[in-house]
Amino acid sequence: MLTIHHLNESRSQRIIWLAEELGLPYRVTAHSRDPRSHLAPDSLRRLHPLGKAPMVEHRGRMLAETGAIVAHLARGSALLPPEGTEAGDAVRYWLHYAEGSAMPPLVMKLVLSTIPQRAPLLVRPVARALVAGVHKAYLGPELDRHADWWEHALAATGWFAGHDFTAADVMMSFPVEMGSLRADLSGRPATRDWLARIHARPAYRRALTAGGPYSGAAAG
Ligand SMILES: N[C@@H](CCC(=O)N[C@@H](CS)C(=O)NCC(=O)O)C(=O)O
Repeated sequence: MLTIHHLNESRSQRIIWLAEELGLPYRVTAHSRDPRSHLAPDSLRRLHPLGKAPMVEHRGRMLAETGAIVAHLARGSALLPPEGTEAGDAVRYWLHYAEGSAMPPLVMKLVLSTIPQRAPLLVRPVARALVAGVHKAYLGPELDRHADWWEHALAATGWFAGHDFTAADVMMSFPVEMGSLRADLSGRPATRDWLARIHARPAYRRALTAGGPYSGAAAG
């Protein structure tokens, strides 16, 4: 039995969805974010020094890092074509890209957006101007480039890797959902269509029931 350590409103929603897609028996151990800081509770740090979600316990081992967990769970299934094949290489690219390239600017945007309201009242206008400057000069164009890349990739076949649904689509759900909650997708029809199709999958719906409220499900 697989135990999924799930943090509300987080990347671990993808692992519940993947377990549903693969038909793996699992149980969810829920961990709740601190309502003020939104950080993970100590219960996750007791399982791993970094204390991040997701973490899974499988066959007596504790696994961390979403891409590594996805590769471990999907190995041997149709969602992860064999290493060394063109299809396998394509899926692996997106497994690395999602957390290695797409998420850093999204997290940076989230963190920067909280700076003005945390700043002392007197310097708040300066903080707001600084954040707007970073966004205009770097973050905005960077995020646009990523969103354009998703649109380009999805326009070819409707899926991130190859002609069918794979682990790449599960892995990319979190950055695309986070990105689209903060961007206008009207000029990106392939991305909107993909979001509607993944959100309609029965396994995705079952994962929402198992994982609890998740705002990414409203993206699109
Ligand atoms: N690259 C890591 C990122 C893990 C991560 O940052 N998880 C977030 C949840 S979305 C977390 O645990 N945040 C709470 C905290 O940092 O306290 C992965 O994909 O597993």
